[in-house]
Amino acid sequence: MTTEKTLSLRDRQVDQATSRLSLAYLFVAFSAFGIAALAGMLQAMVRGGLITLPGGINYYQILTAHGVLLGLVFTTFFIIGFLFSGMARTTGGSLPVAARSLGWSGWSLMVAGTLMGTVTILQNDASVLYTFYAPMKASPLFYIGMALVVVGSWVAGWGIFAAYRRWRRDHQGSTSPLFAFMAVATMLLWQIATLGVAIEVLFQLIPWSLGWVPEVNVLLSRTLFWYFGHPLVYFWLMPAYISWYINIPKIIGGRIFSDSLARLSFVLLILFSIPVGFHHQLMEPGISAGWKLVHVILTLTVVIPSLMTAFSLFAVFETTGRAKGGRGLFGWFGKLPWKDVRFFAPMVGMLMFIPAGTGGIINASNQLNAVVHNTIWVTGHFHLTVGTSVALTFFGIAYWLIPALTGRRLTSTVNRLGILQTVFWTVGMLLMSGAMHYLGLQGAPRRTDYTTYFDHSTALGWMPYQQLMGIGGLFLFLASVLLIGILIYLGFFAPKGFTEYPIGENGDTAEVTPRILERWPLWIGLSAFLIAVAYGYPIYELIQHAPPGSPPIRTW
Ligand code: HAS
Repeated sequence: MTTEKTLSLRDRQVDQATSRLSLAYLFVAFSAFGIAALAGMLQAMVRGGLITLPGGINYYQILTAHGVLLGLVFTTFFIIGFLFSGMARTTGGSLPVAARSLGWSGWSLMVAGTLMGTVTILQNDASVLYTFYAPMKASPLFYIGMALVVVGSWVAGWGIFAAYRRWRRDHQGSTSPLFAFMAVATMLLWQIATLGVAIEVLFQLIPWSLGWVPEVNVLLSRTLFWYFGHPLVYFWLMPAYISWYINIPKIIGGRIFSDSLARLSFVLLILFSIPVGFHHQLMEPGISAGWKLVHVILTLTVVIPSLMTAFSLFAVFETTGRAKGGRGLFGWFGKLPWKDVRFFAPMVGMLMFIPAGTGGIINASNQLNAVVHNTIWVTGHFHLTVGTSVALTFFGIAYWLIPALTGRRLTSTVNRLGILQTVFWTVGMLLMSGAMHYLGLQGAPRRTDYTTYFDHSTALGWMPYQQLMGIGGLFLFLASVLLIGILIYLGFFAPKGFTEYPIGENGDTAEVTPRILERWPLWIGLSAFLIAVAYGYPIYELIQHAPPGSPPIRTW
């Protein structure tokens, strides 16, 4: 294929201006990923007792850098970059000028916030971990930086909404493209969810860290954090689901199973992923058992859209495999394109999501939570969910998205290296997360530096597994180096040419999508109602019967 022809094809996918915007987001995402991966490897080796850190760097400092740069920066930048590109791809190839301007404004605010946060962590002024629990106090600049990241992401979200509004205006009476619908749902969830952490940071932590108020209501601050913290995990997951629902069917040569089911699952995620935050606080005193039960019931409800997603994906895989000649009960399985990294990486992510999600259901049960809460089991849980299922899907997306945006080709050598990278990542996660799950059940706490507790026999028994965690961390670091190398090659050096931006289509027999699914005011209203029911009275109580607040504490 000639370069001219490939470029014109490419231009029809996503225009240059949007490509630049998306690439700017992806650039920051993977820069943060690189630093965080190094921090992750160091902390896994330290906790495993395999190395000690040089003087001047403390364990909690690198743990904070790792959590903030991966959990808050890598994910948010990647997600927004991906959503902008997909919006353009599915709404005519370009974004309206207003959407792009909002996109760039959001990017600038988020970069400024990230730099402020990172500098304070590097200065050892903010070793408060990614949950920044009060009463540990960071430098005010850390909180201001995080606030800027959130505000920037709101502005970028308005850009997504602007692109969607233009499409609706130009196509009155039509159902929006599935990608656009899901991008709007994801950013809507984000806008509602971040209100909690914004209130916490603006009205509690910043004034307190500046010394304007002497004390902080600790339980209220944690409650506001988890109001945000649980939907945060769905904000990570929904773009992965977008890719599973929309990109994967095209990559494997199949069709979307059901447009309506996909949309309904996203509506359910908006409704049920926010009023559930108490499942992170089941062991905290100060919140009554009855309200915890309400949140647990809603938590089990939010599992349903994930089960719908699983059902839908199985259907796509089986029907596609059978259409390709797969016979018998499992013959279709072998017909899937296992040698294509665009499928292989997210597919491994999906397979790992089965035990990962099961672990989540274990966490959500009150009695079992008493066993695992604050143990390293929870760290194992989130390394399987976000660190494996979501991360592998994001890597799989990056392998085709970056060359599609830069007008380059995903070559067969890079494809093979990508598969190797996926294998390294998976082995690393299985070792590390497996050891974490096991150690958690033995009672090993999370969020701790290496210690043998004065050579206590129980703690000494943990050591071989902690070493396994360190070895897993080493595999993950190698996979990260390989990933960054591949992405730099795809962005700057791969041969010019065409890489498809895969967007699946509905099957021929697809039913008409019910219009109600696109009635956003209805879903926003219902979401507000559920939030008011689940949080209104408990938060009133937390304020009304607040124990004495806490002065700031610096634990490092
Ligand atoms: Fe979680 C703690 C409960 C899902 C992330 N979770 C965390 C923390 C993080 C996190 C970061 O109830 C730690 C926060 C901290 O620092 O303290 N979690 C759940 C539940 C679910 C769940 C019920 N979590 C996630 C996801 C995350 C994530 C997703 C990130 C992306 N989690 C908890 C609880 C805690 C918690 C408690 C607090 C613990 C404590 O005490 O501190 C559910 O949403 C999971 C539902 C998922 C499924 C799996 C469906 C499977 C699918 C794949 C199908 C595969 C196919 C491939 C089709 C039921 C969709 C097969 C193909 C073939 C061909 C074979």
